[in-house]
Amino acid sequence: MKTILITGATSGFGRAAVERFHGAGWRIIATGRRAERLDALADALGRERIHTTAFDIRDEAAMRAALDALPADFRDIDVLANNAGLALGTAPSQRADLAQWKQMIDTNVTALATLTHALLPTLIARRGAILNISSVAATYPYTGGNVYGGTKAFVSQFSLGLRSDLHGTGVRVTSIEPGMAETEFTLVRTSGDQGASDTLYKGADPIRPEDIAETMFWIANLPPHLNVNRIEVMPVRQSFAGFQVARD
Ligand code: NDP
Ligand code: 8X3
Repeated sequence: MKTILITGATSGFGRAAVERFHGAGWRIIATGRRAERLDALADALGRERIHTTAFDIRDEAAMRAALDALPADFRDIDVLANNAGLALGTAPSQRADLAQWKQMIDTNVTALATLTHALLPTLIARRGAILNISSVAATYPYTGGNVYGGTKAFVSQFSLGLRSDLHGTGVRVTSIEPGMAETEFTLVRTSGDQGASDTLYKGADPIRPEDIAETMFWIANLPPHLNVNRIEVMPVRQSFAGFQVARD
């Protein structure tokens, strides 16, 4: 039986991934800050093959304590799904909130790198896999995307760097780069503006959490000689726009 640790399991892609992998017989470690949601998830899954642990991923001591407290049968982690993350704000850089920038960097970059570093020995021993949830924002800039896009560019490039470093270990690394997906992402980004979230996704037929969970499941179950380096997934109704020009 394989074990996957999924961060950001209280919502969106992470929760859907928990359900997908658990449904296929995997052992799950599910993390996030909202303990009541993790409890509800474990209840819904019958408390079989699931260990939940609530902590703020930016709190390194709490993260290490959670790893140290893993029950014996959850310690042999085969797959690390670095999914926890967020965007905060849509303002251009010159009007952005610095505290929001720091929170995105601490969560999307520093915490992701810290957890990965902590689990590399286990993943190497298990010839395991790392699934990093990046974003199309890593590649395509848009106004108001500034630091969020920067953090996801880090995730994509870090994934490629890891892959290079882990050459010969059998550990696989993938950067998964979704486009517009309807989760709590926009609610979080807009500090709880449900109207803004509904308006963004209305009529766009966006990616669903289950779509990315399925992508994660497919990659994690490929034959061990294959590595998907990066994969970009968009809704059909989303594509690219052109450059902008500021004229006199
Ligand atoms: P959600 O807001 O639905 O889920 C985000 C998850 O991250 C939650 O479970 C949340 O848990 C967790 N999280 C956020 N901050 C912390 C923290 N400090 N400590 C622990 N957990 C944290 O959004 P998505 O499912 O959409 O987002 C998942 C990932 O996908 C993110 O990395 C996001 O950037 C990325 N992404 C999203 C896209 C989209 O359009 N939705 C597209 C491309 C990428 P809790 O609040 O309980 O702590
Ligand atoms: C989320 C996708 O386009 O809102 O990473 O930045 S986008």
